[in-house]
Amino acid sequence: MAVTGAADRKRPDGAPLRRGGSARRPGGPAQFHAARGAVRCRSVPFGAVRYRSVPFRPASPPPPPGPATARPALRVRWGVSASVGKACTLGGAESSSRCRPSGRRQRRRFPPRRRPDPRRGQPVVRRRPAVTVSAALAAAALVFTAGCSSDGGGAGGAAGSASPTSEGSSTPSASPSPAPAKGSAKVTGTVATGLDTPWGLAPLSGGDLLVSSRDSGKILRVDAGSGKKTEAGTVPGVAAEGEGGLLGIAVPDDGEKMIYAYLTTASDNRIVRMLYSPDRPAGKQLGAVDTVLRGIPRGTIHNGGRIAFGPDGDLYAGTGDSGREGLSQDRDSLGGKILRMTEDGEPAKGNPDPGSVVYSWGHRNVQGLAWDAQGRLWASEFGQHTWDELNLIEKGGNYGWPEAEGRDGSGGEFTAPVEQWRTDQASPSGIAVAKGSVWMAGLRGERLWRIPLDGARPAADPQAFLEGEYGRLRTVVATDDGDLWVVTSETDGRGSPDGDDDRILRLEVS
Ligand SMILES: [Ca+2]
Repeated sequence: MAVTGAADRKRPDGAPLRRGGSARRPGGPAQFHAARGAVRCRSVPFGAVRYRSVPFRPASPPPPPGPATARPALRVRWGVSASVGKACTLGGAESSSRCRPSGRRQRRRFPPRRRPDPRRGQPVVRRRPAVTVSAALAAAALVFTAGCSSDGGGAGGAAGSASPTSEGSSTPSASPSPAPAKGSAKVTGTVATGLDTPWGLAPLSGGDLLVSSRDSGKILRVDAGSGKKTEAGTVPGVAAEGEGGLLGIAVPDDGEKMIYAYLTTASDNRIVRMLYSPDRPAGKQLGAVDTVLRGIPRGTIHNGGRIAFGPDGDLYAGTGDSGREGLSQDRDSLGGKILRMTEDGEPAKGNPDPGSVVYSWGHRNVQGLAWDAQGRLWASEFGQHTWDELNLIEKGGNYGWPEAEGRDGSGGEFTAPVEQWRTDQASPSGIAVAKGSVWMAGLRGERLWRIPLDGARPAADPQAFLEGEYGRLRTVVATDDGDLWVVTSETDGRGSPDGDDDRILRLEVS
């Protein structure tokens, strides 16, 4: 594989190295993780293919008593049933426009928020018997029989993107100067080529990158200097189908001992973590899987999948409606949401419902999450037929799906997007914040969008780069020096890969 631009792959000497999930954290680890406890994980045998639980213990000293904490905590990780969504005849919907029956949209009324009802699903109890992979695969077979087709054969298989939004309750620091109306983006090197369905990207200290493969379930480490790829291991239980598989990955700032991953299993989407031991032989560097959160609805489309640690140290996840758009307004479902949880999968302190990991709702399919320098959370979202969205995420916000798409129908009742695009021009997956702008990877749009920010508002119209040059773009992550890595997605079944696809590019931006 050709590896070029070595100088660009190296981080500046002495610069603080940031690590983390598919979306970057502004300000570096010290700022955002000082309050976090170390990830707790017992030593477990490597290679064991079973799901294992770690007893929950508070990650920090108990908060002072108050109205919120006096309330008994509810277990909110529901084992959402793996019932299958409506039949989808138009192909997948990482593209933005595929899985809704034609015809006029019916305006629906949603019932008020319900308390968890045990009849609707089984709460996930943290201490539970180990679930064998074979059992999971068997369960998967049941689900697959009824999923939507996601062959991407429909016109314009657009990919979705989601990005985490910042903690709405955080107090932003003084706003910097607005980003210039016009910027630039120049590809300065190709870090890796020949990747199979790359999805999540997590930089490590020293400049190496971890990248997940959606379809194979593998996590690879890409050497920053040589571009050499080393297989860390295969995440057990991945049931890749359509847009589902091994999706986002994130590495907390605790010494890079643990990799978090969002994956589609036979029965759900879930977030897991595994010990990472790069000194072990290639392919055997991942420890046993510990399930952090399960019960996120799965489908062949709209699986969401982006995870990232926020400036508050909590873990955020963007999910999708799995093709069942009614889930997005159902706050008992984890589908069509942005979730916020502790590193152990418990509801984060200050969530809208203290017993729930749900942070915002009314989303269709969120695959991009990123925080700006003031800690605001931004998220990208696939639209259906008309409008993809970039949203500024506020805690407890309702972003409208399926009642509203883009700014249409958002008036007053829902939070309207900050920007919107026609689905053939974006279909956004990952986002990052760098040099004062949000950068958004377009799948169907096959371009990188720059949205210059002036605080919480756009400073100018979005600007497109790389249009048609590298094909579908899946993931964008900020480097420590404010430039970007961009991951292409030509091997995802909807592209036209050439011999070098898929690639990780290094860009200089302004
Ligand atoms: Ca919306």
